[in-house]
Amino acid sequence: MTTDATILAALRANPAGVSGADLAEQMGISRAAVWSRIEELRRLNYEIEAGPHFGYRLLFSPDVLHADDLLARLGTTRAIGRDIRVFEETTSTNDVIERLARDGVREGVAVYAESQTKGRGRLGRKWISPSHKGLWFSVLLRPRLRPQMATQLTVASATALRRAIKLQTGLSPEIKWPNDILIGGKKVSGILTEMSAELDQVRYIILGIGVDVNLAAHEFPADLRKIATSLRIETGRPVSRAELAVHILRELDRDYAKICAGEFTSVADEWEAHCTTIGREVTVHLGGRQIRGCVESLDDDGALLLRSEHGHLERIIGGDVTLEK
Ligand code: BT5
Repeated sequence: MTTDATILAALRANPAGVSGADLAEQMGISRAAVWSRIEELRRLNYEIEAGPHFGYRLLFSPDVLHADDLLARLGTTRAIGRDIRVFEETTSTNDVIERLARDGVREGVAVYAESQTKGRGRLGRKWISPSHKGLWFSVLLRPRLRPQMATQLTVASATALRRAIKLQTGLSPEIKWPNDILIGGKKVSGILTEMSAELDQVRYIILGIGVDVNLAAHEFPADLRKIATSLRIETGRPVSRAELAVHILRELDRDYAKICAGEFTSVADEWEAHCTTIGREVTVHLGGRQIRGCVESLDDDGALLLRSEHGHLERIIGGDVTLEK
C-alpha cells in the first residue's frame, strides 16, 4: 500500500483518532512526513482534524475517486483491484486497459475515469459518462479460458454488480441478458466485455463497467430518460461512489475466483435466480436476423438457450434481447 492508502486505512480503522507518532512508526517515516501527507489529503478535500489528545481524525471523505483511498478501503483481494489507477478524463477506460494489457501489466488492474469522452457500449454504441456522476471503469483479466467461455465473465460481472448494488443501497436490481443491470425495468448499469484471444486460449479480457450512480433525471439525454435510471434517483439520496466501487471490486474478485476454479455453475444459478430474461418470451436481434422464443437457461459457457417458436433450441452468444410480455 502507498503512504496515503496506509494513512487513510489507519484513520478509518480508528475513528476516535490515531497519533502522528503511531502513523509514523507504522510506516517507517518521520512525523513531519506524515504531516505533509495529511496536508496533501486535505488539499484533496479530505477533512482531517488534528488535536493534541487524539492525534488525527477523519471527519469527511470527498466524493472523488482517489486511487490510494480505493486501495485503502478495499484491502487485500485475490486479483481484482490490487492495482488501481484513476484518471480525471479519458476517451474510454477500455482503451487505457488495452494499452496496459499490451504492455504486459498483470491481471487485476482497474482503471477509473471521472469522465469519458468516448465511452462506448456494444456494437459501437455510445455510453454517456458525465463527470463525477458515475463509476466508469475497466478491469484487466488474463484467465486461462477458451475464447468461447468469455461470456462466463460477463455473467459473473452481472451477478457481482447486482450483489454490490444491493449491499450498498438495499435495492434489488434485476439482470437482463447479456449485460444490463436494471432497476424497475430501467438500465442502471452496463457491461462491455472485450477480448483478445488465440484460437484456443484467451490472451486477455477487458471488463468495462458503467454504473449510473448520482445522475439526476435531467442529466440523462432526453432519449435515455425513459430507459435509464441512477442509484440516486432510485434511492432518493446521493450514493458514495468510492464505497460502491469497493463493493463491486470485492464482489467481482469473488466471482472471478469462482470462474477460474471452474465453478461457473454456482455463478450461473445465482444469475438465473435474478434474471428477468429467464422463462420469458423474447425477440433476439442478431445483426439483421431476429429470433423469437422462450428463454430456458444458460449453457456451460454462459450462452443463452432459447426455445424458438419453431421448437428448436437456439444458442445465443450476442445480440440484443427485447422482452415481449
Ligand atoms: C452497454 O452497452 O451497456 C455497455 C456499457 C459499458 C460502459 C462502460 S463505462 C467504462 C467502460 N469504458 C467504456 O467505454 N465502456 C465501458 P449496450 O448494451 O450496447 O448499451 C448501450 C446503450 O445504452 C446506448 O445505445 C444507450 O441506449 C444506453 N446508454 C448510453 N449511456 C447510458 C448510461 N449512462 N446509462 C444507461 N444507459 C445508457
